[in-house]
Amino acid sequence: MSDWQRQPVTASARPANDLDVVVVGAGLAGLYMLHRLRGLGLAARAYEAGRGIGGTWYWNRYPGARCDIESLDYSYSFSEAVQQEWHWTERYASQAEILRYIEHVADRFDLRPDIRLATRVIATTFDEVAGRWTVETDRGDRVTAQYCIMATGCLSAARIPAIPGLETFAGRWWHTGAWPHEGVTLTGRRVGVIGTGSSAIQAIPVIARRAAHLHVFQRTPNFSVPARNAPLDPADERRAKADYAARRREARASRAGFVTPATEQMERSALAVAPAVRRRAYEARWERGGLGFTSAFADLGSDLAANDTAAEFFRAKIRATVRDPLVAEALSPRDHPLGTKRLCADSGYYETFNRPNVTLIDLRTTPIAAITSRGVLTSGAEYPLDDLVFASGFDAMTGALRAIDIRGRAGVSLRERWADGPRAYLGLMVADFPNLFTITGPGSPSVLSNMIVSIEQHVEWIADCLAHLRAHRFRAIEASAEAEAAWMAHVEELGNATLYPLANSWYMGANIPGKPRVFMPYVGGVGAYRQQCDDIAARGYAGFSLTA
Ligand code: NA7
Repeated sequence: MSDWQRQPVTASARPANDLDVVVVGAGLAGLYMLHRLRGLGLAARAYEAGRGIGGTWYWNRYPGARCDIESLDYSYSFSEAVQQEWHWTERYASQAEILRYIEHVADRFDLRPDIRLATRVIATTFDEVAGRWTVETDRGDRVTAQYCIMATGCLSAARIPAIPGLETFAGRWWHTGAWPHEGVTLTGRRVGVIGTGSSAIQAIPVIARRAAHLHVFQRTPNFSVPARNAPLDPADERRAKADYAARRREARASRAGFVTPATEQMERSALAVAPAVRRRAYEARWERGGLGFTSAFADLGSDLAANDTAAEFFRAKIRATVRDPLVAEALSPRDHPLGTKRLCADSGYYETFNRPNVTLIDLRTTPIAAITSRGVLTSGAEYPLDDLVFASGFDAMTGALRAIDIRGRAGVSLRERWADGPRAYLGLMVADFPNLFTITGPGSPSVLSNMIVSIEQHVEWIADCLAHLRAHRFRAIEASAEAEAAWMAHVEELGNATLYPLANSWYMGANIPGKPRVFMPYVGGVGAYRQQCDDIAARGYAGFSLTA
């Protein structure tokens, strides 16, 4: 029995290098985990690579960065006081406001003393004899803990594509996910943006207003819906706060972790209604703005013909917005169904291409050959640039975990275990890695949902699990290989019943050369997923082995 099973202790009462729990990461997941561990009386410490807390919202400071989920939903629900007192200024919160919120929560719950900033965990190794994890950092720390909780984020391993010649570029360059904290002045500069995913689609309209000229290098056009961001409507805020618990309950039981107003058609097939009805439904969603568009009909995610009615609606909107028909066509997605790459939410994205200082370069017709000292060289021309922005995405879901040398039983490495794609039971634990949890890991809804809803669910499930282990005097919990295999088969089966596998998306690992093509998240919805996690816990953690 470890000390903490006998009596609650505080971090300061324990030897500095002998902890109950190490949490890796101090973003939204790591911070709430730390808070819950404190509540259990455990000696816990979080290590955070950034010089500040906040994870995604610490790193992604590019112009225009904001959340694509409404602020009333993209916020912690665990504290009624915080959710009542905090005032969001906009329908969609900016990066700066979300970071202020995260810092407020960390201070309010006094989390900072147990966080080591600017310290990257590089390895964690399970000692089978001691039943403990040894965690090593890039600062030379070496601590042991009974439990190791990875709160490393799903979109935290920024990726710069291997384009030859970057080292020769004489201008400045950055990745959107590692933006300089001092900020950068783009006024009057010749700027290039590589990529047209969510980050680029947020950044491009803002950069275009500042730059002398903006070149957008697009490989794959994306679907984007107007966000319709605005100051938060005081009536909406009052309504939400009058019964926040109900709003949160609905979100937790929903598919995506947020709820859009129900409509008559949303349970029907897009093909079962007359074209005029369909159009009205799409127009209403377009006018409302935001990611709720894809729930206009029940089968947009599963039926290609139904999906194409929505895709064509988007293409018509692009044609109606972008004056140059060739540019409009180049911006029109045709190689993947709507929503199979994460739908983007923008503020004036398509309109930006009507500006005289913005040029779209279609890399499908003229691919990038190299980066030169002057700028970007495609098969068609060289584009001289002062600044180059890589909005080129992340090694999603597994990148941050694989960056750490994680070794379980008999020295087995997670990297090798996942060589053919990630495998995990419920996206929470991996067989042969006892007492190691992954918050929003592959095989859980995570990136398909309002992340904070999924984060809270995992944190609470893990905290309850640790309390259960303590109450029943277990020392270890581990996913069984059979349960893991069955869960992954279930994840795959659900994924294959959707249109997701048709896209070369980061959900599929397709944006990383050599990464196995596997649909990584669980697509059954956060409500159904939560139910399964709760049932499994109620059945004495079925599929896990608990050892005394
Ligand atoms: P994404 O969505 O992965 O977008 C990355 C973009 O960069 C995408 O348009 C890529 O084109 C493009 N890309 C990547 N590599 C290259 C190369 N070598 N050449 C040209 N273009 C390239 O990342 P984001 O940061 O925008 O968004 C990530 C998530 O954050 C988002 O879904 C939200 O959940 C929040 P491709 O499509 O691969 O052809």
